[in-house]
Amino acid sequence: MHIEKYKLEEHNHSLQKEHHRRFDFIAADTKDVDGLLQKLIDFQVAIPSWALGTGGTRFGRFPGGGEPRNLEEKIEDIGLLHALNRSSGAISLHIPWDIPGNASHIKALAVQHGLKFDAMNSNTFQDQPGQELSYKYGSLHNVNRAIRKQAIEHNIEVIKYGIELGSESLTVWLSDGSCFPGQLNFRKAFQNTLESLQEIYSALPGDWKMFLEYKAFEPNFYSTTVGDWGQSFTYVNKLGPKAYTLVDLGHHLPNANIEQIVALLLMEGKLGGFHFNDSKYGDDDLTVGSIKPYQLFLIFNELIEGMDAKGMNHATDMGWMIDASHNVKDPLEDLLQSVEAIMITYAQALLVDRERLTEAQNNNDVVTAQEILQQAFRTDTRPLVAEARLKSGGALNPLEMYRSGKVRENLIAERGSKTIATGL
Ligand code: PSV
Ligand code: MN
Repeated sequence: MHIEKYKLEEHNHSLQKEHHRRFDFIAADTKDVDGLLQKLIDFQVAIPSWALGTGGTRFGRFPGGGEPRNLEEKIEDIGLLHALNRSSGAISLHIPWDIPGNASHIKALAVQHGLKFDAMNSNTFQDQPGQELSYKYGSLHNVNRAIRKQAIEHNIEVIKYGIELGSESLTVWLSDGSCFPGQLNFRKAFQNTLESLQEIYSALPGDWKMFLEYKAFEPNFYSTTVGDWGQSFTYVNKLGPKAYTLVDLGHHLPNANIEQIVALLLMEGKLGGFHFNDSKYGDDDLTVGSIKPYQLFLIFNELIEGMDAKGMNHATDMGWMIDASHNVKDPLEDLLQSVEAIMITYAQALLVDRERLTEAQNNNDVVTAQEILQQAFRTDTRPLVAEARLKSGGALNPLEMYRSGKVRENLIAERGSKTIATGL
């Protein structure tokens, strides 16, 4: 299945008049519209290979049909998203869910769809068929040296796959932790993890980065060995300049001030990767921006402020990825919604009047500071995002085009209604 160019043009043509009216309205009020549009065009969000099938919980899974049966079809799905929104130009692989059997073929296929390989993800949170030693009591922190070694070797193997594909980063998320008090010696668990990470770090190519993702709880419910940003930050500082913390929005305790966390990590030059999703309770993996859009805006505001302060390039100096998968939506529609929410919010954060904000902060003018942020947040940036998409060859309304183009129906016809994608 691929989107025919003439259909895309027809779609854009039918919406063009209305779009121009809306775009001209906001453009008249926007400073350096062209510069802003270019930033939107450049900004790409990686799609994880495990989000293309219907997610499930331990209570069940309800596949919607036409799910990709292999890595080639996953690349095809992301290619469809990218053709529609031009902002999903990268794929992030989880090993061993998506082993690239023939790397040069997989790489060529990705290039055909305009996709790059973003961070590689290792998996030492599940046991695989035929695996010699179990991760039941953890991987890199395990009291058993042989188990730690097996997990280290897996990570090194993931780096090797990544090198073949042209990826430049490794994300390590560990489920290691404990479920009951007394189960673990925290200090020894930390030391074992650090030593294991050091071995993986020393296998990184010179131009690679390593991201260490933290998570407060789940699947362990008493302690997690990389449980919060402070712990991740301590490890990555000890590891060296190629190691960074990765923030996943769903991995905090309730009400954590995530915007402050990203501000401080950026200040220390240690924020390297970012996983987008949304949640009401914990790591709910819901569509980006569906529950707390203002929080997302405040986070983006700090991301931009902090990146600009360090002279970082928004598009290339951070690993941006969506990390969500759930039960009830068509996964491709959901990803279109998530990318759209990210772009809308990024555009809003770009609109913040930073000079006036600094002035208000220096004068302790709390009211003006709030007004400035909310002015940007309440601006409807959808026409700016749509214009950026139009300029880069995408659809004015990706979701509408997806439905009118009967993409899911076509995928079901091609692949069948009972296919199941690998992943969680
Ligand atoms: C863990 O909850 C996580 O956020 C990590 O990034 C994993 O790689 C991913 O989800 C697996 O679904
Ligand atoms: Mn994540």
